[in-house]
Amino acid sequence: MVYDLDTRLCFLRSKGISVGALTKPHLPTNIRAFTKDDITCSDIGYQESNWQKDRCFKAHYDIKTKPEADKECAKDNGFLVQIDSISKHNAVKQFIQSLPSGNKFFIDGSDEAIEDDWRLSDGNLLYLDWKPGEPNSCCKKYEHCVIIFRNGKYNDVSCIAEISFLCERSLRTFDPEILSVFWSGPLFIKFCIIFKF
Ligand SMILES: [Ca+2]
Repeated sequence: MVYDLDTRLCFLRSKGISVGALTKPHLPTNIRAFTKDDITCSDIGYQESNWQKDRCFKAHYDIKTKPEADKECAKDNGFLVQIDSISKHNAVKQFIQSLPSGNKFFIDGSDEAIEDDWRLSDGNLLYLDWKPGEPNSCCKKYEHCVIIFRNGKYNDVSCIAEISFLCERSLRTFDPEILSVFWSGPLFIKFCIIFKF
């Protein structure tokens, strides 16, 4: 299936497309193909992370609870930004400060299992950089989630507070058995095809 930029329709090609064929310039000039090896963050609506080449960040300015934010990130194979080192922390801080707006965002991390034991959802330790006076487990100790401010400092907050959030994803999240092909034009991206070999 191919996305045609002129008709804005996906259409079937019964043959003539294979992994090798994608690198050959026989596709129509108004169609561009990406494989999982040459796709960039901007091709999928994310921004470069300045962290690792295959890591992408995305700021969501709409406000969600932490569980809702988790689901929103998962919609495109992402997850809330996971900060497990000072270098990652610096990259996230730099990313936030490059944004046109937004002062606080949910990131991954919780001490819901054990109070004051801040863990990422993969079980690793959250790299900590609390704002002075935090974490304060305010309000009957129900602050088990964490947000990051524009200056990189954290605050523990309720998981059902509604706050903007930062998603992260890898460009390598595709199943190695599956080649995803993205057909892109100057103004929009359309996913038309997934080949399974
Ligand atoms: Ca707090």
